[in-house]
Amino acid sequence: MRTVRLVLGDQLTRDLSALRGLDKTQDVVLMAEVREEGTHVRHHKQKIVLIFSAMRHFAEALREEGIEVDYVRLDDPHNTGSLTGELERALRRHKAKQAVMTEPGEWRLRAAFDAWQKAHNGLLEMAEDDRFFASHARFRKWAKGRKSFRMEFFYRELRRETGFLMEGDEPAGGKWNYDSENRKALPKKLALPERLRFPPDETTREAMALVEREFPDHFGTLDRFGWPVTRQEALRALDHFIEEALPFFGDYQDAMRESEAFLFHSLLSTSVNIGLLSPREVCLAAEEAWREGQVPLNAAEGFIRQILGWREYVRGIYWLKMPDYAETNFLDAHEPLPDFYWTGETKMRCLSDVVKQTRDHAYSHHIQRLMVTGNFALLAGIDPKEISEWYLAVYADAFDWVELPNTHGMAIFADGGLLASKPYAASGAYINRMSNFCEGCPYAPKPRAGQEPCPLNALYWAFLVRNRHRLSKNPRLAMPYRTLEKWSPQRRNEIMKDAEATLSRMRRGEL
Ligand code: FAD
Ligand code: DLZ
Repeated sequence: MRTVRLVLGDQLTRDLSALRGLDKTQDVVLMAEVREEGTHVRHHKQKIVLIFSAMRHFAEALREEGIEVDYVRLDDPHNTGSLTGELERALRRHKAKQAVMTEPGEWRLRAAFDAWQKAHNGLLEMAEDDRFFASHARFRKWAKGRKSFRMEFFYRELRRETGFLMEGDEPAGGKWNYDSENRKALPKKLALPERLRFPPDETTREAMALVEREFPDHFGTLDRFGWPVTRQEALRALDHFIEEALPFFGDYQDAMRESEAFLFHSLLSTSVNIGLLSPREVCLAAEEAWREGQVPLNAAEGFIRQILGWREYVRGIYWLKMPDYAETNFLDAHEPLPDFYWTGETKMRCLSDVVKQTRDHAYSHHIQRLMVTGNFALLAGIDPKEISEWYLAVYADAFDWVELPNTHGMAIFADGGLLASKPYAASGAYINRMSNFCEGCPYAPKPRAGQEPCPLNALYWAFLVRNRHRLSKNPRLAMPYRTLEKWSPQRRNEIMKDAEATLSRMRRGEL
């Protein structure tokens, strides 16, 4: 019987569960560019180009194998604008009585297809997305009965199960985690590697023109688009990373430098998230480089921990806790997102630089997301829904299942500590230690005569005071709360006033 096999924009993997058992003589693969997916949040222009170009290339590769592909373009006059609408239309067009898809990665789409499925009497088979190391059932089994869910313990189980960086039953080198060796500040003279960027080919250029025409007021620029859009390009990007950047990845994972978006990071999240690379092959490549003596253990372990540990773990948390997780607001934060998250127009050098990199590349690395834009949102009490929507919109690698736990759990502590053992709150001293942003900034991280103090300082202490009833019992915050106890009420009042003045300036766009 003829089957319509729906492939979504982040499912561009030849071995996808929805493509298994495909009968070239009967079946048709459906792929659809739809307005709803580009606009439910106003995605960065580069993200839409990436998805459309990679979808078009993938469709072409399937056709070259002799597979029939029904590809609906965004500007098709009959396009319904939604994925369920396109599935319905395709079933009629192909006179098919059954459809197969791999489960969507986002709750929103999963709910839409479940509702569609109900209304159509089980016409659609939903196959598991087995491109992850841990299935939903595997994560639920691990989580069952636990009071807290720490990534580290889940990661160790997956290390044992997969055998990555294991020597018998023991972790390679005797330690599970080399995090403490991942926090070096970047030496001023250390040269950064050239990063492999892929100049847009004709397909990408067509997608760029379409996006400029159809999504003109979306955030971001296209001039520096350089993401891999095919599996071949993604494989080249992986090789290049392993050779040029992985050796230093461990040491400088937490470092930041002004005007440098990439440092030693892999830039592989877009390729892994949309299916051009598998997480397993990426981890295997890092392990092999270590076994061959090309990279130190803290680099290979640090990198594999991000993929095998964090990536799997946040997906597990997402599917365990949705839909309620999206509603969490433990710190009762309600401040609207300041405009400078879109314009970059703030005197705070760190924020301005990271927002501008985000605009130009649809990318900033993890510590910038966590400790610059995330830390400010945490300290200023930005509404979780507003900041989460921002993260989902502005990064080329952003998908709800990975963005939401990182934002609500790691960056702004909206989940009250389900994911992180303490809020990642930091004053200007942290930014100064880990970057050179403060050098050209009009605000001083250490108070100096004639210079305005860094706004993060007052915001940091006011955050602790404001949330004392929620956070002061957290053992990992014992030290700053002890410091606060030593302050006179007058000093505390002054800090609260400074923080309120800072927030007022932020609301007026004067920060
Ligand atoms: P590298 O630093 O080279 O890391 C290697 C790989 O590990 C990444 O490609 C990614 O697949 C994985 N990884 C690393 N950290 C994480 C993490 N915390 N969670 C899940 N996977 C991780 N990542 C996304 O893929 N999509 C998102 O929407 C996203 N939103 C984020 C929002 C916030 C507030 C924060 C703090 C982090 C977010 N991350 C997200 C995680 C991380 O910042 C990105 O994966 C990383 O910056 C991508 O760049 P890279 O490929 O150069 O990563
Ligand atoms: C992000 C995105 C965009 C912009 N456009 C499409 C699209 O037109 N067609 C499609 O199949 N997928 C698109 N995607 C990805 C989905 O919005 C969604 O994020 C993933 O499929 C995860 O569920």
